Amino acid sequence: MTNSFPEGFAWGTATASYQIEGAVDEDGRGPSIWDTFARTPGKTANGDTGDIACDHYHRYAEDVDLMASLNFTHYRFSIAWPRIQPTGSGAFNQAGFDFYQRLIDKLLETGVQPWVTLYHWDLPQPLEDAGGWPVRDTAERFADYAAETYARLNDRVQYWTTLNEPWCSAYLGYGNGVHAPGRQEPEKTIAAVHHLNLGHGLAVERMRSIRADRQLGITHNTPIVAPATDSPEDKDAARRADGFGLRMFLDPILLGRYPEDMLEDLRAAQVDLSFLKEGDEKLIAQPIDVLGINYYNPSTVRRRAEPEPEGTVRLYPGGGDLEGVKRGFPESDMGWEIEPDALRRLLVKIHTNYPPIALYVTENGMACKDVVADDGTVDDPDRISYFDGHLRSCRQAIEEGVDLRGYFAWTFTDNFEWSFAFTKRFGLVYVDYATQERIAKSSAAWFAGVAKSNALPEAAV
Ligand code: PNW
Repeated sequence: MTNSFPEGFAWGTATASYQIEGAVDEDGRGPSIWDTFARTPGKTANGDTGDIACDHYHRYAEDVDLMASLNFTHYRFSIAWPRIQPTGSGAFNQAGFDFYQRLIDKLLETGVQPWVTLYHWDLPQPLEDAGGWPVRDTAERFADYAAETYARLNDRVQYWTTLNEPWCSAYLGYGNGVHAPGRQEPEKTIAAVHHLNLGHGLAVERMRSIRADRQLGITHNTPIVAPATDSPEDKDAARRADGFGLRMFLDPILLGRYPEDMLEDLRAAQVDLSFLKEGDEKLIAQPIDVLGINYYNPSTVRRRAEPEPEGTVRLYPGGGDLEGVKRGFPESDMGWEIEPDALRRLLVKIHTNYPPIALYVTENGMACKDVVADDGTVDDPDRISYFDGHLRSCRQAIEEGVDLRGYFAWTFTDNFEWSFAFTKRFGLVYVDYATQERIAKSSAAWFAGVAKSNALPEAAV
């Protein structure tokens, strides 16, 4: 097997607005659910917020120069809705558009293709106050914001994804509450899933009518689930975890209908499904051009026979008996298991089970305990071997027929890792938060070589 990737393969890094930008009160930006959540005591590590983060809002030009010097061809970033539309509805904020225009200009000048994510979790706070994703109006508001942003920026941006990881928005935001807005109402999560799917569909419909020839799609963190044992109970647990995580999102978008087994389970669990309206599935199933997959770790589940431990907060409605187990693989600093071959299996599974679609790995990466050595360098061999293993897995998937067009490393610089704040480092570039100094890690140099040659080194790392 060759170590080369197909010609034109996209090599990028990915980021998200709230994780890097800072400048939360500048140029008319409104508050988002992540400002509120991070400022609530006890929600983030050390009580830290994204108020400053990597100060990318002011340092974007030098960040892009560094990115270009590492041979990346593409850059996936998200637009902060509350910069564009400070209250989530009504008036748009010109200064918000101006920032992203400057960023896009800088990228194009340095030869890096911009890839926009319209929503990476920073919902304008007033929309949450009106009910958030569990209410239908949020989907309509998202489509308005998406259409206006696309109308203003489509001239220079070819790649557009609506939502990043709606699984996280729905289940971590409204189920176990570890992400903003921090609500613990698992019975509302399916309404959130549906309105996220609907918001995606409404947005794509509007965007397509403004200009049809751009690459439009969505990014999902679909799990690749295996049962802990061959018992019927564990196999059924795996079916349900796959249903909540993968099929509740990919089926309506790519097949035009929700999975019947899941709807049956939900009705049996007394979940009110009255938010599903006639015609919604059709709206959600707008044709798309690209599907982004974010992958970090494999998922193994069992059905817990004994009752849940006291005080457990559920992720899924009726899912109190689903339990993740570990298989004994090495783990990252997040405690996430590392199994590169699971990425190949996930890509092949999507390729096999759904109609043809161009796939991109829109995130993949590893948190490590990085330290600056006395000579000022940061050596991260574990991260290099993580990337090497997962990229070999991508090569193998392409060999097996998967239409994989690109790969984005998560992430460019260390940044605000949500509830873990600044305690976890995922970057190719180290950030000293006291000085905002950037130090390219050894993985950045390794990646620059891969991107330049469009190939992996002969021998696995
Ligand atoms: C993704 N989980 O988040 C996001 O798209 C990034 O913003 C984030 O920094 C990155 O992965 C690393 O965490 C996730 O609990 C957060 O399963 C949590 C989970 C999955 C993805």
